[in-house]
Amino acid sequence: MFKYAIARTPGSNFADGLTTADLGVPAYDRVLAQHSSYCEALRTCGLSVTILEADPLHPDSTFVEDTALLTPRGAILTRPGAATRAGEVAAIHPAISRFYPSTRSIKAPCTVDGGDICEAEHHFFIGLSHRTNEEGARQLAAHLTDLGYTSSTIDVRGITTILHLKSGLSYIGEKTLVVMEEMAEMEAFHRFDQIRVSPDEAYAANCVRVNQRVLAAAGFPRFTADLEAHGFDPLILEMSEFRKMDGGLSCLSLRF
Ligand code: CIR
Repeated sequence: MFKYAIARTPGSNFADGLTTADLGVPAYDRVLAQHSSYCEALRTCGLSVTILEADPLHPDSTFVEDTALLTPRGAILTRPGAATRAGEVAAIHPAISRFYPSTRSIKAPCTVDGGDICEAEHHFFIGLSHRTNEEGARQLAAHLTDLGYTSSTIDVRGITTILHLKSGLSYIGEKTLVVMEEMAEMEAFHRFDQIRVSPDEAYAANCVRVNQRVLAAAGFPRFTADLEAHGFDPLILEMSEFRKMDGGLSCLSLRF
């Protein structure tokens, strides 16, 4: 069960962040409204949500998931792979310290984005991506071993449509993975039940189990129906403005 979440209000320069999506410029009023609904959804799931002030120095800083991995056994500060996001870790550290007085961290030349870390019970899949390098995956794996977890790497560098591992993969409990077509046959995922997301709904593969609910993006009716058919209880959220900046549901919060 999660008790807490940390989120950060998007800044007025949110649209200056990194993106590869060709979906237009996000409208700031809608960004704020969608972010506020997202935080409300976390509260609906029973979480106490700390919402940090906007950080104008870092336009991508609302994507807090990329800055840390928070587990029941300890916190690991990451080292994001994009140069413009490097300062986000120091900026969020004080908020994390309130819950985790001591933290581990990823050190140069390693890079790790939290969006590349998918926890499935006590095992962590670590995505090798254009943000998380091999040294970073190794250093993260060593921290996880120290904390008593297992891990393995999944190379997603060849899947050009996704930014991070979790853009195409989510673990939603009950031994179930939500997985985009390109990853569905990977051997690492054979031991799980799978809900496969079709290519035209691929964005929906980034969803988040939060206690009894699964937060899922609006606009993907087949996936929503599949979730329900498998006995999950979706909570649907409009994500259009975050999608324009390559952001998914999971990246808007740290949950612990
Ligand atoms: C970036 O390119 O870093 C941001 N615009 C989006 C980060 C999304 N993070 C995530 O999916 N974990």
